[in-house]
Order: sequence, then C-alpha cells, then structure tokens
Amino acid sequence: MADDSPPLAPRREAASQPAPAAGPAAVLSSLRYAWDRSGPWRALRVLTDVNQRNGFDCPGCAWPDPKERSLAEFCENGARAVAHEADRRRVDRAFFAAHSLAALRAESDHWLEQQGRLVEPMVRRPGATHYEPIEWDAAFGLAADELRALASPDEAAFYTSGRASNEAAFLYQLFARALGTNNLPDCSNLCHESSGKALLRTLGIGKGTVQLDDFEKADLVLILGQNPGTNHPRMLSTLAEAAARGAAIVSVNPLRERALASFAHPQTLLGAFGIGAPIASQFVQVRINGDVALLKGVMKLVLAEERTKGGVLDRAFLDEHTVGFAELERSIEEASWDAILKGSGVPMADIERLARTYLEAERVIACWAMGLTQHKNAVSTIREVVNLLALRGNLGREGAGVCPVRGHSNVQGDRTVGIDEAPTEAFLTRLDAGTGIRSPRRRGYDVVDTIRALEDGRVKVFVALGGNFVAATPETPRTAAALRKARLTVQIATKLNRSHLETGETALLLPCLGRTERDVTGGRAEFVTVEDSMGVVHRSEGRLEPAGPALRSEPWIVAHLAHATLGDLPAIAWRDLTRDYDLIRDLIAESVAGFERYNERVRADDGFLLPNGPRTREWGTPSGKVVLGAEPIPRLVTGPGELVMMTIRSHDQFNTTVYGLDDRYRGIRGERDVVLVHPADLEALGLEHGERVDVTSHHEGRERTVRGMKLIAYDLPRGNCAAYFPEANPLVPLESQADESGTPTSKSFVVSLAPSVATP
Ligand SMILES: Nc1nc2c(c(=O)[nH]1)N[C@H]1C(S)=C(S)[C@@H](COP(=O)(O)OP(=O)(O)OC[C@H]3O[C@@H](n4cnc5c(=O)[nH]c(N)nc54)[C@H](O)[C@@H]3O)O[C@H]1N2
Ligand SMILES: Nc1nc2c(c(=O)[nH]1)N[C@H]1C(S)=C(S)[C@@H](COP(=O)(O)OP(=O)(O)OC[C@H]3O[C@@H](n4cnc5c(=O)[nH]c(N)nc54)[C@H](O)[C@@H]3O)O[C@H]1N2
Ligand SMILES: [Mo]
Repeated sequence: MADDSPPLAPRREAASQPAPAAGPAAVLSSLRYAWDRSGPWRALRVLTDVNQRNGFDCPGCAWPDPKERSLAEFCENGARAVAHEADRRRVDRAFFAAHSLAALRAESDHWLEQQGRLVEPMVRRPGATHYEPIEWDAAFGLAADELRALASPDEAAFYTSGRASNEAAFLYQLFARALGTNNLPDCSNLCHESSGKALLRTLGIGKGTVQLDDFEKADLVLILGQNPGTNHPRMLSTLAEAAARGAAIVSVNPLRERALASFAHPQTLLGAFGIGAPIASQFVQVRINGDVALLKGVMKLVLAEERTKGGVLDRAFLDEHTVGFAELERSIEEASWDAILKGSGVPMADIERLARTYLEAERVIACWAMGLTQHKNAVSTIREVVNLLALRGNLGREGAGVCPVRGHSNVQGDRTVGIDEAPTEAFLTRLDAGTGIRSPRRRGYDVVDTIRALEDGRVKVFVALGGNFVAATPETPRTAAALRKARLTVQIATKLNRSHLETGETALLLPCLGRTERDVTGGRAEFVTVEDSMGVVHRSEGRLEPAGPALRSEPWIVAHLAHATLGDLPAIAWRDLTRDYDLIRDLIAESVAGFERYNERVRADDGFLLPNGPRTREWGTPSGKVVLGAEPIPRLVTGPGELVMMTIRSHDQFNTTVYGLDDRYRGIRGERDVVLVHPADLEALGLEHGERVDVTSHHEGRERTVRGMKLIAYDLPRGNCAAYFPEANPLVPLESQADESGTPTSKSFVVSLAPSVATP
C-alpha cells in the first residue's frame, strides 16, 4: 500500500504542540527526577560533577564534552540517567526474600528498574523460587566450576553493554580469550555495527572522522535517522551554534522530530525563559529505509549540475583518493526518477532543495544513528552516505566528514579495547604479544548467534557485563526461553531488570559500582577511562558514596572471576592488576594500538585523541583509497493491509530503562503500548485513532503478535508505522538481520494490525 501514496494529509497529532525542546520545562523535569530519586544533597552533588574535568563521564550518551565547560554540563536526560543511578532505594536480601522470581516476572520493566540499587551478590540455585545471598568468593568459585566443566570454551558467551569502562572491558575480553573463546557479543551488534562495517570497508577505519570543532566550520550538517533532542541533547547546543552561524542543518527522518524544529538553549538567556529558535533549516520526510533512494536523487542532481555547469565534483579528490567512482556514476545514472521518488517517498521539490544546499556548501558533515543502522541494507546505506560526501571531497578535511553518533557512553571504547566477536588478526597479534596469551582465531558469536546457540544448547554459560540482554534483543519471549536453557547465567549489574529474572538453571546476580560512585578498590580513589563518539579518550571519576559496602567495581569483579577460573597466568596476575588501575592501563598500552603512554596522556585535561588516518586522508583500506561503489535502492515488499514498522525511543527512557510513561516532544502521555500510524492509513484499514489493536509481524512465513496496543494518528509517511523499543521487541524477527553486520532490523519489518481480541 506504500507505493501510491497521496500527498500527506494535514497534520493531526494526539496532543497539542509541545513547548520548545530543552528550556525550563526540561531543567525542571530533570531536577524533579533527581530530587525524588537521590534526595537534595546527592542530587546537587551528582549533577555538578557530570562531565567536569575531574568528575565522571555522563553515562547518558557518547557525545563529546566541549573544551569550554559550563557549570552544568549535562542535559535533561543525562541528569535523569545519573539520578537513576544515585537512587536511594535498595534491592537487598530482604527484597529478594519477599519477592519470588515468578512474582518479579509479573512486574513491568518500569517497575523493576524503579526498585533501587542492587547491593549484595545473590544466587538462584537450581530449582529455587527465590534469589538468596552468596559471598563474593563463593560466587566466583561457583562460576569457575561451571566454566571449567565446559567441553569447549566456545560453550560460554560474554555479553557487554557499552557502559563498561576501557579497564573493565579490556580485562573482560582478555579473560574470554585467555579462556579460549571470541564469543564476545555486545550491544554494538544491535547498534552501530553497520556503521563500523561500512566505514571500515570504505575508509579503512570503523569510526567517524570529525571532531567537535569541525561543527564550527561546517556549512551543512546532515542528520539522518537520528533524534538528538532526546538521545543526544548536548548535541543540540553544537547544532544551535552552527545554525546561528548560518550553517544549514537538514534532518532526514520519517518523523518531524520536535527538538530540531525549536530548541531553547538552556545556557542562553532566551532559552532559559523557554524561547526557542529553530535548528533545522530543512526537514526531509523520508519513508522508512528510503534513504538510499533519497541520496541517489541528490547525487543525480549533483551529476546533472556537473554536466551543465561543471566544476561541481572534486575531481582531484576523486582521482587521487578514491576507487570505484565509475561504478558509482553508473549506478546514479541508471537509477530512474520513478524508483527514487517511490523509494524515498520525498517530493521532487524537497530533493532539489536538499541538492541545492549540498552544492552550495563548501563543507559538509553527515551524522546518523539508529535510523540508518537497523535495516536489512544498513551497511549499504551508510556506504551511500560516503558516496555522497566523496563527490565533493567532503572527507578528511576541516569541517567535513562522517559522524556516526554513538549510543552508549563507552560503546566505542569497548570495541577499541577488544570487545569484538570478529577481531582482526592485527589486533590479536598485538594482544598476544602484549599479554602473553594465545588468543583463539575462530570467529566468535555475535548477539543473534548467541541467542541461537543458547536455543540449541551450544552455549551453556552466559555472562553479561551490564545491559539487559532479554529486553534489548529481538523476539523477547524467544530470547528469554533461550536464556532459561543455560546451565549458568551471570549478570553484573547496577539495577534489577528482566534479564535477571530469565535465569539459567543456576544464576548469579553481581552488584557493581556505577559511574557516579567513588571507587577505592586498591585502597585509594581510582578513575577509569572512556572513549567518546569522536575518538577522544578521557578520565571518569565518581565521587558519591557507593550504594552499599558489598558493591565492587567492574574491573575487580572481572579480575576475580578470571582468577577463580584460570588462576594467574605467567604475565597476568589478575587480582593485582586491580590494586592500581594504572597497571591495567599499562597492559592496555602494551597490547592495543594507539594507547602508547596511556597513563600519562590520559591525565591531560582533555585526555587524548586516538589515531585516525582518514582525518588526514590516510585511508586504511587495502587499496589505500576511499572505496566508492554502486548501492542498490532497496525494496521492502508489503502485501495488502501491511505496514513497515520502526521501533524508536521515547523521551523518557534510556534504552530498556523506562523512567516514565511520557514522550513529551511527541505529545504522547501516560502510555507506551502505542502504534503511530498515518491518519489516511488508519482510514484505509478501517481503524480508528485510540482503538486497541493486535500487531502481528511477518517474516519468512513466521508470525509474532503483541496484543492490545493503542493506535495514535500521527504525521509519518504513508505505509509506515512506529512503536516503542523495548515494548515492541517481541515483534522484531530474530531472523531479520542486516547484511554484513548482522544487526537486527529493528527499524524496518512488516506488520499487520487487527482490532484487538484482548484488551489489557
Ligand atoms: N535519553 C536517551 N539517550 C540515549 C538513549 C536512550 O534510550 N535515551 N540511547 C542511547 C543509545 S544506545 C543509542 S544507540 C542512541 C540512539 O539514538 P537515535 O538513533 O536517535 O534513537 P532512536 O529512537 O532509535 O531513533 C532514531 C531516529 O531514526 C528515525 N528513523 C527510523 N527509521 C528511519 C529511516 O529508515 N530513515 C531515517 N532517515 N530515519 C529513520 C526515527 O524516526 C528516529 O527519529 O541514543 C543514546 N542516547
Ligand atoms: N527494537 C529495538 N531494540 C533495540 C534498539 C532499538 O532501537 N529497537 N536499540 C538497540 C541498541 S542501539 C542498544 S545499544 C541496545 C542496548 O542494550 P543493552 O545495553 O543491553 O541495554 P540497556 O538498556 O542499556 O541496559 C540497562 C541495564 O544496564 C545495567 N547497568 C546500568 N549501568 C550499569 C553499569 O554501570 N554497570 C553495569 N554492569 N550495569 C549497568 C542496569 O542493570 C540496567 O538495567 O538495545 C538495542 N535494542
Ligand atoms: Mo545503542
């Protein structure tokens, strides 16, 4: 039904127009949340420490810190994330005695996270109905026995969520590899894996190429498939400054995300009074997964301009620095306007306007997030972004380049220090030389492989360094059943979540310190280090009193688990390493490229920048050049009555952690079990705004259903619909993965809607 869409019907939203993004409402909202959870003193203490040079790195996102810091260097959502961690409530042995696993399973994800901090190591013994306390040493002994009893180290999998510090993550991967497996699935597999794969192949580095100050020089910032107002609010200040300077900011998105339309800069006078200024100069309402078609259209107009006027392409750059231009040119010429217009769903006039802006810009930055990475052809889409930039040499020079905006605050650093199921030989060779281990060379399991391996018994021990594996992955009930088949599950966590309740036969729940807390593992205050979205490594040091005396740091827990399982290795005295984190960093300096003189350089005020060849036009590809090529316009075929669904974040959540039930900027309040559909599609389907429906997803002949979701008439492209992550995860088909990166296609899968048979 998507292919003959009439023009958009008039805007009809569920609620009235919300106020500008950020502004006083945001400040109040974050202060209220902080005060409620942490009390006035802890709230003040924690909020004045966020992202300061001697404070801790905000766990809210990976956007870098500016050189000039204001007293309050945090955003509404970052404040909520730290207040959530600084929670005064406790989930202790009395809590677990009072609540059976079955009773806890019946509670909502929101309720679970709201019970407070985990403070004691707990164990669930085979067949037990409750978790019970266990001493740290006994817990490590139990886990070590299970790990040593495995027929092969590949029967264990070690999941990481991107909040773990470089120190914790490095020890963790070292433990897995010393044990003998590369089974290191991580949240990156669900997130920016497609960016990594696409950029590695085209530029020779799996990361972005811009720095914060490039935004001060760009004439055009493209924001594709990203909602910074909610997910990277500190980025809005950068964008607002660029816009005020006259740079064009173009948002490419199926949704008219509010914060880009009007933003009240909290650190300006007008902003403080809630008076907003527009950031985005153009909004391009693309269909879900219509980005390749749109970019193809823009490139077609660029080539046409080159033919008529000349001097448009950066020939010198294309000749000297790229391969594959001829193929790219052919693919652009061969794409028909019909395919471009239908595929993108964008009117010709909007494509022309975007092309004009692109042609007028000397310097262009392209930013993107999950709206590009979670599709079947995500890797190809990101290569197409590189194609567009390359035409006018917008790579490897000031004010221009690629900027995949990372999610978790240290997801990029975790990958750099070895959390990778498919590491390069170069990485392993260096790791082995630096640490004296002999790493396995077999490719390990990513997230989806791990779920399948748990399902059929190939993985028997599952360890998670943070995160919420069950709720973050596709087909929640299926993943839950898979985890329940494990012999042992080990969860290292700060707060209770669904993954702690879907346990293996035996389960350990190990409480750890959070970013905000003082870490005196070696007898004195320690800092850890993280890498931001732009490759800058810097310190993070918490100051709050820990939530309980039994809490341990992540590096300490990992080192003790490794010691119990493997004992000390010739060059690795696991527990001694955590007496002084400088020792862990020295080991990283020896065994990971780019970390020379780590301890010295990370003590500089703003940390240090990891090597990034493409910034100076040194491409790490086999040919030594940027690889361009032909990327086909994708087709997702929907049958009659079917829609393409994307799963998105609301303003009141951090991934699977739901803070509240409102989505302020989208005008949705008090509920999350909703499906956003275009009013004309509702009418065509004979459904009504406010009605409850059962949503069924269809993939390769298999169906999954979530019942009783409420319909909301919303301004999005015809044939598309949206629901929230993680509520809609039971619908995401496990078998539907991006080519090359394996990322689940959480932003495009086929669904149908039917009046609900059961109202919740
Ligand atoms: N407050 C808060 N901050 C966060 C997080 C959080 O949950 N809460 N999560 C963190 C993490 S781990 C991540 S990865 C990031 C996520 O940050 P985002 O990627 O911004 O988050 P999403 O809500 O998943 O949505 C992406 C956007 O993509 C759009 N989109 C969907 N499909 C398409 C498409 O086909 N094409 C285009 N052009 N756009 C599309 C959606 O409409 C939405 O605006 O944020 C990080 N920061
Ligand atoms: N349908 C759909 N699914 C998605 C996405 C989507 O857009 N749509 N997005 C995907 C993306 S981008 C990502 S990154 C993943 C996220 O997947 P995960 O990283 O696995 O999930 P989170 O919700 O971030 O994990 C939250 C839990 O982490 C624990 N935690 C918090 N802080 C700490 C800490 O300091 N240490 C430790 N050890 N534990 C801590 C708490 O117990 C908390 O409950 O989800 C993915 N899933
Ligand atoms: Mo993410």
